[in-house]
Amino acid sequence: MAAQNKSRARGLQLWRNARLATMAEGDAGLGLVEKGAIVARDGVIVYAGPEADMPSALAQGGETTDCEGRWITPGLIDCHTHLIHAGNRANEFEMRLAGATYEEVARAGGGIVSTVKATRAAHEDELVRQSLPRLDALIAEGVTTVEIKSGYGLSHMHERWSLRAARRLGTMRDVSVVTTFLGAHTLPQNLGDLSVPSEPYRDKDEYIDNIVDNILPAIAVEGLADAVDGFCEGIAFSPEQIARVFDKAKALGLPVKLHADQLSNLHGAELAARYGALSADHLEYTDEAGAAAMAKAGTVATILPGAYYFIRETRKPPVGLFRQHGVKMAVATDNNPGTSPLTSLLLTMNMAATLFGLTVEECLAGTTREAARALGLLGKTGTLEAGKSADLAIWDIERPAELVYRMGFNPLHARIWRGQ
Ligand code: DI6
Ligand code: FE
Repeated sequence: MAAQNKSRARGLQLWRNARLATMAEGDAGLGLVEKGAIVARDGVIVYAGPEADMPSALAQGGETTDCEGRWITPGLIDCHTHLIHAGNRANEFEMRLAGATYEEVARAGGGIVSTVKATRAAHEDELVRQSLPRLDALIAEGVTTVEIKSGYGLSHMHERWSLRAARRLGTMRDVSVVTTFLGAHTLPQNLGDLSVPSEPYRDKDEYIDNIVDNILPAIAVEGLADAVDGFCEGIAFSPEQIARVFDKAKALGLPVKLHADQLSNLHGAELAARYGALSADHLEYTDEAGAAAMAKAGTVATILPGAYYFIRETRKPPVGLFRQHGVKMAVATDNNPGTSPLTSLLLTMNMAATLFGLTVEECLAGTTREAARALGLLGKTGTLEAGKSADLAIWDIERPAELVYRMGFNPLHARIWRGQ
C-alpha cells in the first residue's frame, strides 16, 4: 500500500504543547491528555502522552512543533467510499425533486447503470482526474486513510481500471488508500456495451459465476484489492449469491465486508458475521440476532448516515442493540453518486449524532479507532499510541465536541500523514 515515492526521511519529530484525544482503547472516553506531546521516529509514534512524562532522550535533536494548545486527534479514516466513479447524478436528483419515482428515473436511463456507463466511458486516467477532487475534499478535513471500492465497472477490465485508479490516487497524495473489490454491486445490464464478451448475462447467477471463476481471481492475482465487498439486497444479490463470492474471497485469502440490511432485512448482518467479515455496513433493517452475531464475530457496524439522509430513509440502524451487544461502530461517508454524494467526514459525524443519536465519543471513535478496525488496520493507525503511524489531525477547536457539532465548517489546522 505504501507508495515508495512518497516516503521521505523524517527522523525524530516532536509535537508539544498540545491537547490530545488519543482514542486509545484502554483510555477512558476520548483519552484526553491536557498538556500533551507526541514524538515520532521515521513516521511512527514512539510516545504519546503527558509532556511532563516524556522520556527526556526523546525531547532532544528532533524537529519540534509548538501546537500552542491546539487539539490533536488521530488522522480521520473514511472506511467506506465509492469515490472512484465518473459523472454524477444531479439530473436524477432534480427529477426526484420534481416528483419522479425511482422507476421513472431508471427508465429515463438513470440509476446505478448510468454511472456504470459513464465509468466505462471514462478510462483509467479520466477516473483519476474526476475522482481526485473528492479525495482532496476528504483530505482537507484531516482524513489520512480512505477506503475506495470498485463496483461501477462490473467487468474485469473496468473493475481493474477503477482499482488501479484508486491505487494511483494513493500515490498522488499523502494518504493511505485501501481498496475493495465490489464486483457484486449490481447486475451489469442494459448497458449496450459490446466490448464485454460475457455480456449480457442470462441472470444474476451467471454474472456471479463470472465473478467467482474469472474476475475476482484475476483481480486478486494482480493484488488490486485489499478486501471484497458485496451488495446483499433484493435489488442486488441474494445471501446465497453473496456467500459464493465470499467463499472465493476466503479461498484467495481476502477479507470480506458487506452492504447489509440497507433497504430490507435479508439477514445480511448474520451472513457477514458467519464469514468473519471486517464490517457490515448500513444495517438500517438489522435485527437483534444480526447484532448478536456481529458482536460474537467481532464484525464492526459501519454506520452511513449520508445514504439514510439522501434517500430519505425512515428506518434507523439499531444503535441501541449495537451498544447492548458490544458491537463496535464505525462512521463513514459512503461517498457515491446515487445515494450519498457526500465528501465531508465532519458533516457525516454531525449526521450520525443528530439522526442516529451517536455520542460525540462514538462519532470520533467511529472515524478513527473503529474505522481502522473496520479496515483491519487497527495495529497501524486510528489511535495516538506508540507503535502506530504518525497520522495526526491538529485542530483549531476548544473542545472535541466541536468536530461533531458544526455543519459545513472546517477547523483543521494541520494534517500529518506518516509524520509528514
Ligand atoms: N448501496 C448504496 O446505497 C449504493 N450502493 C450500494 O451498495 C448505491 C449506488 C448508486 O446508486 O450508485
Ligand atoms: Fe456503499
